[in-house]
Amino acid sequence: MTRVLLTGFEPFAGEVVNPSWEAVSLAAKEAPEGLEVATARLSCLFGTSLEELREAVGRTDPEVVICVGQAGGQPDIAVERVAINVNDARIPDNAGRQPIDEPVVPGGPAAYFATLPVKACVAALQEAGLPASVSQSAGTYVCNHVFYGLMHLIATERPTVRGGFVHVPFAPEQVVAGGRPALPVSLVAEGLRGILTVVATRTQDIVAVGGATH
Ligand code: PCA
Repeated sequence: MTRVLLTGFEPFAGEVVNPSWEAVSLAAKEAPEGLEVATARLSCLFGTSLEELREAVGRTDPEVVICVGQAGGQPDIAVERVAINVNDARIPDNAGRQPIDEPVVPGGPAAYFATLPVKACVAALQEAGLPASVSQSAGTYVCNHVFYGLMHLIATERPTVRGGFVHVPFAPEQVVAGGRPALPVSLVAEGLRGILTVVATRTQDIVAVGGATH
């Protein structure tokens, strides 16, 4: 049994759902065989989200942690490659805090790479008929904050844990006015299960095209 912690977020920016939490809950309900999946719902708050993550890691003692967040406007399941040491909020968090150009961890390294086989995950999703890509940046809002905080926690306190972050599109009910891409939560959950299966079965990544020109 591989112990996995999956996290999603509460809604933010006036939305009433966050597909990350909906998909995480669904994926955990029907976890792939051989995996024991625990979940935690994180607040969309700078600081508090990391305390909640630390608590969940301590409580569940996972071997793998995958945090998941909503990326409104993103057309596919984006497996993140890198977390950066910057909080630069374009909009306030759910408590009205809007840090500008502050470090996530003062004195921490500029960035951490995900320790998941990012390209193998993307390839597996695409082979299963799900839209997916490698993302070179998780932004500078609460998701990147959590991703960086996770990788820092792993680097400093839990070196055997593997970790990463996945951004997911809006759910269809969030885009009824049209003009913005969405993906049903059931497909996002299928994608998360696919990622879990890859992560449980391989540590080495594959060599495949997945870069970006900008
Ligand atoms: N998405 C936000 C924070 C919470 C979420 O689900 C982000 O991309 O930073």
